[in-house]
Amino acid sequence: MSRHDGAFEARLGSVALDVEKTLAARLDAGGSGGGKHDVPERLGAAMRHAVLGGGKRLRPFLVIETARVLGRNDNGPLIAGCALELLHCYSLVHDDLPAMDDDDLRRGRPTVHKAFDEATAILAGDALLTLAFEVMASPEIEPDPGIRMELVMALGRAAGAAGMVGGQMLDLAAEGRFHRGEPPLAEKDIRRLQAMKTGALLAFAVDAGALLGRASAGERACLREYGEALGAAFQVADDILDVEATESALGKATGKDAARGKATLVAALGLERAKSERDALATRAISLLSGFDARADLLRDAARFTIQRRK
Ligand code: GRG
Repeated sequence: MSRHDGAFEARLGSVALDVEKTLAARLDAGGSGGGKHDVPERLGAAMRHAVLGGGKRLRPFLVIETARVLGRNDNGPLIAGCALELLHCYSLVHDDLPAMDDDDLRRGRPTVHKAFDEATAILAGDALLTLAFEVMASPEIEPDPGIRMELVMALGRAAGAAGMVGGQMLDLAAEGRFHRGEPPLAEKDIRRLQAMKTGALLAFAVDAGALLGRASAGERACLREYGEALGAAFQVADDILDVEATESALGKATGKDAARGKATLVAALGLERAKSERDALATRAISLLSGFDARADLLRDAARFTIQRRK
């Protein structure tokens, strides 16, 4: 299924370097650099800990590559991808908190509340979330203010109560956090939860690239569906990695989903059917790109990578 020329890994690695450099400069300048007051030192250090030195940077990759397929090659999609990565990093910081998933390890390093403290981790997450919107609204992404507005609104929708945050709420509820003896979720409800918690941001990444690349309505609809299928495949792959990967390969604790009674497709379908489902979703994502020529090969590779990844 996979191409073996290493083009995808090379491109993902090069995007990761660009993202790291851009975000480091942004965070060293105290956010977007437009503020009147300095960022308190401990808060800035916690934000840098959360954002720099790790992560696959798949979401920025998807923004940049989708825009590139449509002929856009300037720096705007990179900055938009960085804004999205800031928001993703906030979600990881808050997800790791004791009140949420209570994790000590993330990207192979101590989580922010372990390296600092809980209050600082909450505030660092808040600051990354707000910075994400500040960066996403910046003119260097896109001269047309209408498109910038659309990006900001779509990001809010993907990340908010009917998107990632809502998905996290459903995830905690399914664990029985709010009512003891919660019955297991039906498969369709698990899919909905996952589309919100994980899929919404990945689908947004592709949609942002489509918007920045001035996709036609038809192209945008196909890309949107590709992003949704990719997001679903990504989450099933994540559920499978929680069962099969080692902590050192993954850079975070494993085996936690079953221990906590999380609503996953592995729990609902069993490991083998979950693997078939993961592969079928990636195949579907690739088939949705049939209207695009070889310029979309890296997006096709991204679907393969999503299901073959080891971390
Ligand atoms: C706390 C509001 C709030 C939301 C949390 C991000 C999230 C929602 C939960 C994280 C739990 C989790 C492991 C979800 C599975 C999918 C996911 C987002 C994995 C992490 O993303 P990767 O693999 O991470 O892209 P890197 O480190 O490569 O950026």
